[in-house]
Amino acid sequence: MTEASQRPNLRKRSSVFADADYSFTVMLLGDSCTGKTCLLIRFKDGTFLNNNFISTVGIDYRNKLVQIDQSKVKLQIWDTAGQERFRSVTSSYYRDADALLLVFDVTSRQSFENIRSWLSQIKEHAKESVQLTIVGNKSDLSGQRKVKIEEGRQLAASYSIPYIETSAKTGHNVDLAFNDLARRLVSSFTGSKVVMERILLRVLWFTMILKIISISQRHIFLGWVEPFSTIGAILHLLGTLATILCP
Ligand SMILES: Nc1nc2c(ncn2[C@@H]2O[C@H](COP(=O)(O)OP(=O)(O)O)[C@@H](O)[C@H]2O)c(=O)[nH]1
Ligand SMILES: [Mg+2]
Repeated sequence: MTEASQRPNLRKRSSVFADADYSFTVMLLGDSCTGKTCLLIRFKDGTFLNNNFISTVGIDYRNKLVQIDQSKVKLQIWDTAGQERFRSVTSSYYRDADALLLVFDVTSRQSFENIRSWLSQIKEHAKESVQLTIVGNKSDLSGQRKVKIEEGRQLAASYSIPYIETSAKTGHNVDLAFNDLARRLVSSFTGSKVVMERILLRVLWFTMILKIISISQRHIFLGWVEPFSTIGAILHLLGTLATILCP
């Protein structure tokens, strides 16, 4: 395909994401061969990748727009580039994450037992507000199971983290895992926005009261009114700026 014929596609793709009301970064984490790359490809393209080369090197990231109630949410989902094989996932990988899907393979006891050690790395490096889901993947291989669904649920519950079982092969629960994460990200973001708005409103009220005091007292106590009116003006300016920047 020529460069020119690709251009309209690119434009279309970027305008789709320009419409997003929210944008979040999601990272996949967990032992190698648990199906992280396959989960991402299943979610993004609706197909199952049976290719060990791509699986090993990973696929940097993919963007996907999901609809959560009235909002369009852009998820930028990052895959590891196989670093987890050597336990060398860098701290910056965690730091940028708004959410993490922590994946183990239900047919690998070891990958399940390593979840605790991944969680301690997350605790050390990720944002405090990070949203987590523990994912037991390869649920289609029921005959080879080494981890019972109750064990997965119990471990996740002991850390107060949601648990879900998926199959990148059949597609079972894959959309649900990502969409539930998106929903939680939107509601935690909206929650913090409401708190910010309340603080802002209080600052605005406070500055208005200070202004009224300083104007009404100007003719009586000129000496001590001046600092109040300066503080009031600064707070008022900050309040106005904040309203403009965080509408
Ligand atoms: N049966 C089955 N195989 C899977 C599933 N997900 C991934 N695999 C296979 O598991 C292997 C490792 O998958 P990959 O996505 O590369 O794992 P990653 O190293 O965690 O990225 C590949 O051979 C996949 O075909 C699944 O849900 N079911
Ligand atoms: Mg991979």
